[in-house]
Amino acid sequence: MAKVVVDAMAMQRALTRITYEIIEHNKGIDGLVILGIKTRGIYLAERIANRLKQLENATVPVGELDVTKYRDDIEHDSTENDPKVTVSKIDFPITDKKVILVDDVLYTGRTIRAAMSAIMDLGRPQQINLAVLVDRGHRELPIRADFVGKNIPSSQHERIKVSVSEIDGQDSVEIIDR
Ligand code: 3GP
Ligand code: 5GP
Ligand code: MG
Repeated sequence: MAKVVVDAMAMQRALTRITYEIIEHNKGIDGLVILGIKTRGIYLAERIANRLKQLENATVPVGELDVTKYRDDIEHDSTENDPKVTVSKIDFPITDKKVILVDDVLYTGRTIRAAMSAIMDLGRPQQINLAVLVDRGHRELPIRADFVGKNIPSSQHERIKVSVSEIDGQDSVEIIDR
């Protein structure tokens, strides 16, 4: 059974609000770079960058982060020849930049922990902020988001399905009882 908790319009508004919050928090967009965590985080990152462009009339670089090989919950040997494990695509320096990390769902926090390791291997940012579309709770690490689209307190056996029009044909967040 699926229940839509965020529809296309609500997702648009949430991303617009997050964009305003990013501008306010950073007193503008100087030195900002955006890194989306694959897969859906990348599309959300691009949308935030597009809104920043509309609002501030300046381009903020967007990169793609693949954190698979930094995770603590999979065997590293098993990722070595796995075609699903792609690489990060970040073609700009991040040292001394203000990184906005973007993901679809924040759950245990392990993905973000891995993302921070990946980032530190690439350079030394001045600051890292986290923006997520959904915070579903159940953290296992002391990690929190700076910008949240929607808090969805969930039970551990529920699944949060995030769809983005770029790959799923629609924008929505659904709670699925599995
Ligand atoms: P992704 O878009 O970040 O790659 O709804 C699709 C997304 O949700 C996919 O992520 C999919 O892997 C992820 N997903 C859905 N349910 C779960 C879950 O319970 N645990 C994890 N780790 N990922 C999930
Ligand atoms: P964490 O590492 O915080 O446990 O999980 C965050 C990552 O796992 C996100 O990138 C997200 O894709 C995925 N994830 C974990 N739980 C869910 C969920 O219920 N729904 C969705 N869509 N993604 C989830
Ligand atoms: Mg994700």
